[in-house]
Amino acid sequence: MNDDIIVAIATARQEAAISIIRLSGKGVIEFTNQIFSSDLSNKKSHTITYGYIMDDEKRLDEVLVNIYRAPRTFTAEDMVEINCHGGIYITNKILELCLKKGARLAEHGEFTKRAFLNGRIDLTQAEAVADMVSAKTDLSSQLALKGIQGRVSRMIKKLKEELIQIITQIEVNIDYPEYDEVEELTAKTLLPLTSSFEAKVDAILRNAHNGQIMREGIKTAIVGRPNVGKSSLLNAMLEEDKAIVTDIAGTTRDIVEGQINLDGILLQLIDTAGIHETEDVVEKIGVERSLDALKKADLVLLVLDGSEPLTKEDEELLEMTKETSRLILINKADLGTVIDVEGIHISAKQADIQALEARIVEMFHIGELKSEDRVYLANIRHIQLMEQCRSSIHKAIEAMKNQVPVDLIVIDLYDAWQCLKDILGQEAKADLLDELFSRFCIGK
Ligand SMILES: Nc1nc2c(ncn2[C@@H]2O[C@H](COP(=O)(O)OP(=O)(O)OP(=O)(O)O)[C@@H](O)[C@H]2O)c(=O)[nH]1
Ligand SMILES: [Mg+2]
Repeated sequence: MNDDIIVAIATARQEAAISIIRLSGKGVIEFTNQIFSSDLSNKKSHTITYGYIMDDEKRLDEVLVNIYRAPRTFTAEDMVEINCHGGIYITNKILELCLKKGARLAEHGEFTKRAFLNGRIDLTQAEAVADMVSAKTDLSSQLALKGIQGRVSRMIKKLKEELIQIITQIEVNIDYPEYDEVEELTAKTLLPLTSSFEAKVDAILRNAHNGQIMREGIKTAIVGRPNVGKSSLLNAMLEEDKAIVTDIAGTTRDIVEGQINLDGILLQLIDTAGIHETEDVVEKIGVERSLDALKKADLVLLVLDGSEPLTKEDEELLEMTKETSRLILINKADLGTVIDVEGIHISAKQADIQALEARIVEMFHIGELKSEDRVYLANIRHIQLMEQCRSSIHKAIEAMKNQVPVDLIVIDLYDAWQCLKDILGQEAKADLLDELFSRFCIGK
């Protein structure tokens, strides 16, 4: 099915020292012979050959060609990588030549998709490849690497095995009903086994929050009434004058965003318009956006101006954010503090915010996340399937407690088992694969 030859530029489309043109498919080494000055037929796998890319008699570029023979390659097919000079023109020219000779332009993620379809990696590993490409911090890249190495798969496969053992116990009793100890089996064996299985799934889901933080960072909304120093705080954290700061209340009218790498975790900062009652149409929309950002945030930084008495708006915001994961910041500490609210004292203007950053590191256990060698579920697709798995298991447990016949209980257990298979992409449907791989880069 997938043995046509695909080609793509694997490096960025910009001037650089080197560009890599990647090819994969059955017969790709012989294919490359048509456009290469040196004969690759007898070259060993995983070797590099020097020569010229030839358009018939014409030399196009001086290159190094890597060849990889199946099956120990990225796609599990024969592969070639042409390392040419990193000019945009020459790179495109070589790509065009490959197309002219009959290769097909690869789709997004098609190399990785082939690795998956050829059974070299499972879906969690393929997804981890995309995560590695988009990783922006140490922790997100470490998490992606674990995924690529198959540690998420192993975790899921272990669960799958455990579940199939429970299912087998039931199937045996359905097939050989002469044992006739079904009630006892449920109470003595199935219920404890399934409950302990549920506990494991629960623990994985509880920890998934950490995984998401490592993968995607912490959505952090800076909120407060006008003029308390929200934009000053954003700028101090970014170490850049990104947002406009003035002493006029209502300076920020729209969301301003920035990212910092806090000890290996990405903080996605959102500076918002000061929240207050207003008749100004533009400001009103800004305030709505602020409230929206507040709702979506993993962390709310509520800024108060410590140099002035609390206003009604401050009180309302304190109340409104009570249930959220928030830190109260008493800003303008350099002017002295007149309010009596528990919080972290900072001066955004003087970039005196170390106490805040230390508190965030502590709050999200960033130090621990960095030091431990655990696998976390971080991908939303995996988490949703794991949640479905948990709910099926839960149904099975309830049914066991209610002495429902085991041949009915087993249906829920199979549903749970299917969820685990879906995480790994076993029997994945074509449209799901198309959707997933379309998010990859071309050439990956
Ligand atoms: N002394 C002192 N002034 C500060 C501090 N932080 C902010 N300011 C001043 O407070 C004023 C308002 O600062 P902004 O950062 O624009 O406040 P904001 O909360 O973003 O205001 P809006 O966008 O209007 O809601 C500016 O004049 C800042 O220089 C601080 O820590 N100390
Ligand atoms: Mg502002």
